[in-house]
Amino acid sequence: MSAKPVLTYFNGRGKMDSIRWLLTVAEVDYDEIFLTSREQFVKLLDDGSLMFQQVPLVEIDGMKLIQTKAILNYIAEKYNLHGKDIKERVQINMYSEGLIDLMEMIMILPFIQDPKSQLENIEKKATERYLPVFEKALIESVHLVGGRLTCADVYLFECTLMLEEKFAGILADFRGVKAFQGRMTQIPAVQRFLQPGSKRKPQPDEVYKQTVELVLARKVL
Ligand SMILES: N[C@@H](CCC(=O)N[C@@H](CS)C(=O)NCC(=O)O)C(=O)O
Repeated sequence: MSAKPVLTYFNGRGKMDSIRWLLTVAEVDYDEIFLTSREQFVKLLDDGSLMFQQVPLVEIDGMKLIQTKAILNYIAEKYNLHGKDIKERVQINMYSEGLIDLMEMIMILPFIQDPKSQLENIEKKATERYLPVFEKALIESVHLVGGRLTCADVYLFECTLMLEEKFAGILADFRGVKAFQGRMTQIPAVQRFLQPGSKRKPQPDEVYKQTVELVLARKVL
């Protein structure tokens, strides 16, 4: 088995992207297998790699891991990005779950019928429900939990980039979050990942959408 984690997913962001970001911040290099055909997916189903017949799949430390949050939590634990005790961890998990909810709303946009009205809904929720929470936390500390970098910071950073792609200037009223984003971009591994030519994926396009539907042999939504 490869010494590096092997990530099996589509050649796009989707549910794998937080995993890529977390590995990046943990400075763990990885290999990727991109699903482009139905046959590849069926082979994974047939050989029993996908416990619930779904990707992301991450091969790491001799295990085949599925379920995004389980994978994220394993990586966060392993690389000391999941708090020092259960009280920190539950805070981290609460922030993380909120961020994952928000990111999933953006993630499914390419697959829904009326993305425009959903975009308005996302912007409203981001500015009224989610960003104020992080603004408040970051007024008191440079990190969300425990005064040091955790996976919640990584998801918040990823989420701010996703939001700005859709709603330029959305952070204007959230100076604490914007300053946090600036600090995160100073991390050398983050800087490298943000450079053209890195393993970072672009925003989903029509090719990505059609590939997902081809591989899964169905409309996603
Ligand atoms: N709860 C799972 C959901 C995974 C999921 O929905 N994966 C999609 C691709 S992004 C999939 O494989 N769908 C195939 C199916 O559900 O049949 C996770 O977070 O990993």
